[in-house]
Amino acid sequence: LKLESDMYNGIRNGEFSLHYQPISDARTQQVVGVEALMRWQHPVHGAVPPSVFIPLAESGGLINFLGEWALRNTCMQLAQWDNAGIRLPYATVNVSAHQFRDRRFPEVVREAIALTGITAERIVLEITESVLMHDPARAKMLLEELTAIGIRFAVDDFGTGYSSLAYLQRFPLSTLKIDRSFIVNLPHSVNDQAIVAAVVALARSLNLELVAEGVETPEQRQMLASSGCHLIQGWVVCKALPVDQLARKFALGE
Ligand code: G
Ligand code: G
Ligand code: MN
Ligand code: NA
Repeated sequence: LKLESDMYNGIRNGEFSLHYQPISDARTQQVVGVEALMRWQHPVHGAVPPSVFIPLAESGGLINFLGEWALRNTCMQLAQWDNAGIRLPYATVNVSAHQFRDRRFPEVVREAIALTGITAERIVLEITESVLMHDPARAKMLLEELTAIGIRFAVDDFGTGYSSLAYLQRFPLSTLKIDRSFIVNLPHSVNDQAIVAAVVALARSLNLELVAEGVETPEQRQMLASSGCHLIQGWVVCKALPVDQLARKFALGE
């Protein structure tokens, strides 16, 4: 496929960038963190969505390189915000199945932290349930190794995969991110209200931070806040934005 070879060149030519989407307090709407989301501006095809190029990168072996680039850039961005007097507590970075399986992965994370001088607590790595459950024993060791230096872990798309309560409590996790499929039909769906209430109770009992993804309306935001889901992410706050637009929108640094 042409796109795949274009990706190699695109990385070198600066066609890739990271956008950041705020994670906010559901009540006060204060920004507590951001999720880094990769973007590719192709010189001919224009914006290629990550749903297209991430799978290509996974199958073509480029994902480790791309993932390392995303992690380093996010760490650098946090350091840059620090230097500009902008206080952003943490950033989350998505980790794909291939990256997580790569033997060099822990070293890649340590290097990104060391290179930029930020504290490891400010990086939250997002992994899916299926990545955790693929080889739970190995996943547990890896999470423990990186948790020991301060890195935190979030379960992305929570509720769409299979993970038992027994396993969840064995992993050192900091955050659950409720998949947006459980949010989209709020506030009307009684079923989804029940699911959200159950996940809130689960997160409480496991002492995990909880983020609702794909929150699009003020009604959803209010329902989540009153259900005890304290953090939200989604278009009701804003979509993922390039750094300069994010700074303007939130008047960061003023
Ligand atoms: O904005 P959205 O279209 O950004 O992202 C679509 C999908 O691409 C999501 O599932 C998201 O997790 C994934 N994605 C975005 N950026 C990255 C990244 O840096 N690494 C990985 N592995 N996945 C990413
Ligand atoms: O798989 P992951 O959760 O990392 O993917 C995040 C994806 O969700 C990105 O593609 C991002 O652009 C998208 N997204 C963020 N906020 C919203 C929202 O409010 N509604 C919808 N439909 N998608 C969203
Ligand atoms: Mn994510
Ligand atoms: Na998700």
